Amino acid sequence: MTGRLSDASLDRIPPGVARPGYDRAAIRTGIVHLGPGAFHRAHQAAYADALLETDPRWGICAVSLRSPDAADALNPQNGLYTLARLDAQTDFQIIGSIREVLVAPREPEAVLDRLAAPDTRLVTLTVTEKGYCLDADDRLDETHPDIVHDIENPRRPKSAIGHLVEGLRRRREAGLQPFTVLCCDNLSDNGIKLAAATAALARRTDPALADHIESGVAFPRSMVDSITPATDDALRARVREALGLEDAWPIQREAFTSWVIEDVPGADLPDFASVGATLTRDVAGHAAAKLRLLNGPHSALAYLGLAAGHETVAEAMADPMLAGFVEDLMTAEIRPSVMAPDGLDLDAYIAAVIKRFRNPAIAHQLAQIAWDGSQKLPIRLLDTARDNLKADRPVEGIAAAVAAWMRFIRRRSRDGIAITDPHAERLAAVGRACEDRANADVARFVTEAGVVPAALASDARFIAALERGYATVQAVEDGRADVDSLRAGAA
Ligand code: CS2
Repeated sequence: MTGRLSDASLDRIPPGVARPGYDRAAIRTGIVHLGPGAFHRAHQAAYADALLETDPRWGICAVSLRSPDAADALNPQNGLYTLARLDAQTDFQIIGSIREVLVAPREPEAVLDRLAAPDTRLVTLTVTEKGYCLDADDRLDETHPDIVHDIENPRRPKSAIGHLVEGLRRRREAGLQPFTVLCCDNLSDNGIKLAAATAALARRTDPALADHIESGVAFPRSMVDSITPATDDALRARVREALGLEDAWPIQREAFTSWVIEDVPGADLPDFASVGATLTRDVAGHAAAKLRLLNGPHSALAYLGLAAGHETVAEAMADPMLAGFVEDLMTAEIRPSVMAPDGLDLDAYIAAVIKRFRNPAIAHQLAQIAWDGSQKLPIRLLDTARDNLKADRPVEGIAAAVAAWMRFIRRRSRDGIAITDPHAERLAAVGRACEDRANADVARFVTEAGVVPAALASDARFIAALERGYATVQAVEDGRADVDSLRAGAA
């Protein structure tokens, strides 16, 4: 091994590996990003890297709100990392858009200084659904421990939203224009929800600032898409081989990427459209299509695939019964609930998603997609069930997927395996109290897990479908039935 990836070793990288064509010393930090996980580095940071070839203003200061891991991995590499695109072809690219990674608990003032800096014009976020501290009605949860803290200590925020409020306050106090805020997480109407939550938090301590946020800060909505599995040792070894250098935290994703950003007046946005993003007024249509026709089936595959003993998305899709169930779910149950945005052919979209799921080069762990189900299921599957029931359309497949989530929680809590979810404690208690009897267990999840909304909890059709799905998934787990029986149920 001859050293580590850094500015100093860039010229030793083999010619087949793309690298920044711009002078990294000449770029400025125009973007602060909250939550520098794998998806940010696979997606927004790659768009910014392409933009820096023509516009030096859009370097990124990445801010971790909790863990020092990204900072400890990237700062010794001057922010550089390898992006591996794994598809029909594999290619590697060195991404140079991240200039520094700050760790908020370690250097709070440096983070707030960056948010208040004149060069900073855009704040992007990937803090996952749970990072917004929203309640079941998608409003700010003022009982969330971080929000309680930020109301009491607004100058020393802990939450992502608290950092937005304090950053905007400092800018206003200094007579600076506010930054634009761009949520890049899988939430429907993400910018609208984030704007409301940010103003709500500000109003608790500074009503004039809240008015300023409501009237003068742009929160465009956006839809983001690129399948990005967690980094694993196999990737580290491939990158070491390709670079001849050590990269402490390379990133892998599929070749496909999409970024649809709402075109709102007054938003101070980099020209991401010049590097492949789409600027449109109808971002909601694109977001609904993606959340319902990609993320919904993804979650269904995760819980049903795990029940059937599979480990990755591609492996689950290689199971003809599971693939058949997912295709039926997408075409028969979910597609009718989606209003196709301008120019989007939903049949072609579905076919493309299924091809992407089958990508043999991507080992996307079902257990990773299974994280945070309490946050994901309402947006990805339960909203669709609500719409289908109102329109007297079927919900059998959706119910089977939600039932598979219940069985996932039941199995993990029964076997003492940790559940990754902001409500893990409550869910584990429900799972432990289950008796492996469909009607009793479904009733317990519906009344105690805090995930199924009241309208669905009181709908006898949905409850009956959940009970059928729960019993069938249990039979699949025990080998007494195969996944096709779910499709039989869906028939
Ligand atoms: C996945 C998403 O982990 C998950 O929940 O469904 O991360 C999915 O890979 C991305 O939204 C694809 O754009």
